[in-house]
Amino acid sequence: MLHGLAQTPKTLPCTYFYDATGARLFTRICRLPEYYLTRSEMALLQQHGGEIARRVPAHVGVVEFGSGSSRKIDLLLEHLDRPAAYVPVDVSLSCLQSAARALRRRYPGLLIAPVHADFTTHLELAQQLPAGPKLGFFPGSTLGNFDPADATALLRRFATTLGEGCQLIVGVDTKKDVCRLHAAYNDAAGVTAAFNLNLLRRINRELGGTFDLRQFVHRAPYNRAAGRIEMHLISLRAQTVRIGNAQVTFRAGESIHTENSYKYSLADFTAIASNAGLAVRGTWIDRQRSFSVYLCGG
Ligand code: AVJ
Repeated sequence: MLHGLAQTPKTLPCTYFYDATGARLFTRICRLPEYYLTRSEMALLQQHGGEIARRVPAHVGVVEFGSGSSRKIDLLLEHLDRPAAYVPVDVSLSCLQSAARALRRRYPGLLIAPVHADFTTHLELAQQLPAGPKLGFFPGSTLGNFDPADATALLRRFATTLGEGCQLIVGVDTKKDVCRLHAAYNDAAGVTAAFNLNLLRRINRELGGTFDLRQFVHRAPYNRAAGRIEMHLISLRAQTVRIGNAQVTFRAGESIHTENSYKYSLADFTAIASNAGLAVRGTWIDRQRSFSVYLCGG
């Protein structure tokens, strides 16, 4: 986790946001008035879930990559024709367990086979998935955390994991008015700032760090050239922080780059999918062009 703090510029991996506190803060982010992403995607799935599901064969095995609290899968499951299994994959065990419990109650006949794993690592799903057609589900603009080369490799890997003839539903945030993007990552209530700073709290707690959270501030500018929101933690002064036996020195104003959140035009996404060997077979975008959902196939 910490090798990025020894690099220039300093980085921390965004997967580490999601300890129990981070997962709770992320749930609050999803409900913020400025954070349109979750609401827009849910509305798209609510509106078009039936149409999307009609393009998917019966008895499909569904794998959700980075399932979190599994709040979106309902909008597909209720329309799919006798799905064979639902396999949520996530790094948060607490999220997986409570999601599995709720879904088993709601769909008593459906095989729910959670996998506690980082979806960026190699996944063996043969154990959890019955034979038959496969559908990947990758909502929430999680793909936005990866730069274009990594995003391409990731989609390609998903297709390989799911196998020949699979389909993949991907939800990604769109390029839009910079003020709206900026507000979504710099909310008035400061929840995103708390989510970002929680990384330092986590290092303090789990790795014996001495970060003073008052000496760092949250910044989330839009990098127009790269087409991404960047999350940073900025050191307010020159300071040295201990982490266990190691030491990290900061200049005043120095940043830890904690996350990228890429935004995709239709052309951007189509290019990534095509480089991954996938064709875009369906596109759903709301009227305000806030968010997009794609159905891809091999
Ligand atoms: C979960 C990666 C989609 O990039 O919008 C929210 C995470 N970071 N606010 C995003 C996040 C700051 C989120 N993703």
